[in-house]
Amino acid sequence: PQAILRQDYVAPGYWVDTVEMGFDLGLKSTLVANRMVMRRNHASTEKDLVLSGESLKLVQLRLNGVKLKKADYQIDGETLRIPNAPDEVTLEITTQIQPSKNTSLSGLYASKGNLITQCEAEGFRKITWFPDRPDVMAKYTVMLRADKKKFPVLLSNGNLIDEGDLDDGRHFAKWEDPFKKPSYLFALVAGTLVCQEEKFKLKSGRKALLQVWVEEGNLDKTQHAMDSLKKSIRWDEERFGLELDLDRFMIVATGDFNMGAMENKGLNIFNTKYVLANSSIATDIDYAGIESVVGHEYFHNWTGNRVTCRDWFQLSLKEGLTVFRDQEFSADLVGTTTGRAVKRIEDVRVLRQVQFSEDAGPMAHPVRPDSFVEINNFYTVTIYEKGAEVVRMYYTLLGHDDFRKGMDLYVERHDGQAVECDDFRAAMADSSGRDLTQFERWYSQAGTPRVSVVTAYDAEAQTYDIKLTQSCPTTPGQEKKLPFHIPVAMGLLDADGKDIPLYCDDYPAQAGATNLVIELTAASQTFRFNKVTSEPVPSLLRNFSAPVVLDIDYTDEELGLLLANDSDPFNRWEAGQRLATRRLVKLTKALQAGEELSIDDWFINALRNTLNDESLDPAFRELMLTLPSEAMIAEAFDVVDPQAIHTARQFVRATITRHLKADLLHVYETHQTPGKYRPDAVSMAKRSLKNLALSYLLEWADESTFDLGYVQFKEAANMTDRLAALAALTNFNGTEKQKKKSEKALRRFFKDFKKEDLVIDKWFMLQATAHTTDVEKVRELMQHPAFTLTNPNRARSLVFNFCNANPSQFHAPDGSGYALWAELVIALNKINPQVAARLARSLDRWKKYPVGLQAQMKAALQKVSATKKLSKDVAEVVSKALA
Ligand code: B3K
Ligand code: ZN
Repeated sequence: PQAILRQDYVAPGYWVDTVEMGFDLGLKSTLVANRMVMRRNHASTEKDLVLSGESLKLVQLRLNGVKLKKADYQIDGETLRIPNAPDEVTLEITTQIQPSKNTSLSGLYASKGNLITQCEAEGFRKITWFPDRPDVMAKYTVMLRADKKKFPVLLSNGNLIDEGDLDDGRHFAKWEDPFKKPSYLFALVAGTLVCQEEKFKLKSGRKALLQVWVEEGNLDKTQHAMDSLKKSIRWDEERFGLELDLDRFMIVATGDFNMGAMENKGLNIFNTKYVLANSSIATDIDYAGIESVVGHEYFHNWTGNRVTCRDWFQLSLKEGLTVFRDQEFSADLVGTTTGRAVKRIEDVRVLRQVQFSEDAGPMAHPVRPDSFVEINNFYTVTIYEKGAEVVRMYYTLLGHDDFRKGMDLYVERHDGQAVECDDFRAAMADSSGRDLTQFERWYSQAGTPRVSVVTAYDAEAQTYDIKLTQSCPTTPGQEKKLPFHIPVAMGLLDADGKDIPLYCDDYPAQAGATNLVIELTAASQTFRFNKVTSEPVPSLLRNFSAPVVLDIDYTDEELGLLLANDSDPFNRWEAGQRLATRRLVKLTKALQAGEELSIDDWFINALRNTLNDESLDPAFRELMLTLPSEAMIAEAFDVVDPQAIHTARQFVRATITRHLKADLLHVYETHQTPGKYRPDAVSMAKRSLKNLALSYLLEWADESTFDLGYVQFKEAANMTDRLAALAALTNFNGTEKQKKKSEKALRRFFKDFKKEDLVIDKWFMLQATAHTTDVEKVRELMQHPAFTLTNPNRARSLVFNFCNANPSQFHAPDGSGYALWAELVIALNKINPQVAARLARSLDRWKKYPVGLQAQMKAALQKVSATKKLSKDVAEVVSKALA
């Protein structure tokens, strides 16, 4: 398939001023009438009137009132071209589409008898012929007509301006969106839904109607989403001075959705996973996820909708910025310093585990890519999470106030426009007076930079030199990299672990500060610190101030000092992770060499101190006590041995439990949250530490620990505790009798929640990630009546979790995991190319495995690649993996 290049951008030949759409809605067949008022863009080199369309049946085409003859236009695949069109055009197009046949969940599709749209990135072209590109912004009026019994609710973007009954039991609703928007933000929903609604007073005094629409029977699960929406609206007013611009804001939840949610103007459409919650079906993590996704979609209203992207290469302009905003939103809601650090650590964990891995693989691409085959493959952790890190670096470099000025200027300059990443950078530079020319490389160069550190202390001169050297690995299509502009937040600790005042030659204005942002811009640079009376321990990249790998040789003692004392909580955690990784790598190698395994008491004691440190937030202790994931440990190796890594990690967990059993039990007992379930930060923190303690305790197989888990499972008053206990039981390595009891618990859980799709997803997920679940077991679970590949949530719960989150089983030496993967990618390719392409990425890093596994992975990739009728989506992923 043909790649589309950023450098080939050509402005649209025609603008669209207004769009009037009429829908005659039906599941099997929907008739779409589209009337566009268009005008020539004299600045464009494109002279034809060009529209995109996919899977449409063209019923009628009229230009300025005259029906077009076959000779007046050309349809070539997915492009409709009208040459010699006049400067002013009113185009009327009628198409027929078949929602119930649309299993791709892009365009207009059916879900449990309801009709739903998803238009980003290029789904609008499956509804009507249109210049379906984000730089064409128009005002929409939408008339929906449908059977009143089957589709009592009819929603679209903006304001409801008229509704009423028609003949034959039909009715209509007319919607008008007062703001111009790109087609990817169009939405409609029709069906049987109910809503929770509320009037909400905005800062200006204006009142807005807020609605959360769900399937009947789910109104007891909407309160948290509604609360999250109100908090989001308030937060954007306060933190960024941005007010809701509509009189009505709707959220609709659907169980059939390709991703998390979608920010359609005034009519956000969500995966039920990010809306529905109450204490009996949702975990603390679900509650936090809902809050951040509701926030994310709401924040798009300004960063994405009012100011949008010129083309899809600029996707991170809205996504990176909006992720940064939702991260800050969640952090501000917790408020405390450690609460913020906990959020930061969680975000950095995802970045390192998933984005660093992407950056090191065949799909590596810059935050602003230069080419793509299928844009839907580029909704990646690089665009989103690394993009957010890039925005965070402006924040770190400019500081709170100048960053806000930059945001103000960005919105003021570009409201109503479709712009580029460079425009955001220009706003930040212009508002702060800073030179951000070199900063551009964060957008254009892929790969994770490495910063290595060499220090030198001169006792006589009382100077301390920190030499930083940066490099960036080669990525596909990018051989050589130029130095990045890297903000390194740092401090120096004395022997007691106290921050010392910093006197850096390069930053005279900040003399005496204990926390400094030094800027690495050259390939190598030395920073000199004066008045250093004894050799310090450096704390670098505080709060993870840049998305880089920091290579620094610490002794265990230095790490111990940082772990116990660093004033930057992120680096305290980081020190603990370094200590653990060092040991996990050593143990993995020992296993491979057939050597005896052992762990030093010093490390265990450091963990004991952290676990028992009552002055630390329990959520922070939970993070400190969580070992790096198997995927993280794998990154430390050139050649990955999944089973050895798994065994080494399990060995460390069991050893921790053996030594800290009494401490863990004490923590377990003292961090209970009796009474009514509350998803507030304090209770959530307690539950997370308590359940971590439980999972450790069940690493020690005896009667008492098993019973602890079993009792918690049976008596749990909320899903967080119930699921944590069930997970621990499922992984418990006990007697036959105990295994039977665990299986019974799993069956019980299914029975109790069989009507709750989101809980059944958890049931599959738990089993998919269990240590003992092998390929055969996954195949067996796929036969379960509740399993289906056509629902993305269900497919993800079992299949994706097994392929991505159970490495020691997925990478079975006989290659059976890869064979299963190939079958499923091929099956999904027919149903839903976007979801198939996501699964296809599970083999991205195949070159990192031993040759025996490599050969089998390659064969599986080739099998997929040779499949007939492969979608662009899957073809791009596998061809890049094989390149
Ligand atoms: N903008 C959407 C993602 C659309 C994905 C299209 N394949 C959700 C979000 O980032 O908020
Ligand atoms: Zn987004």
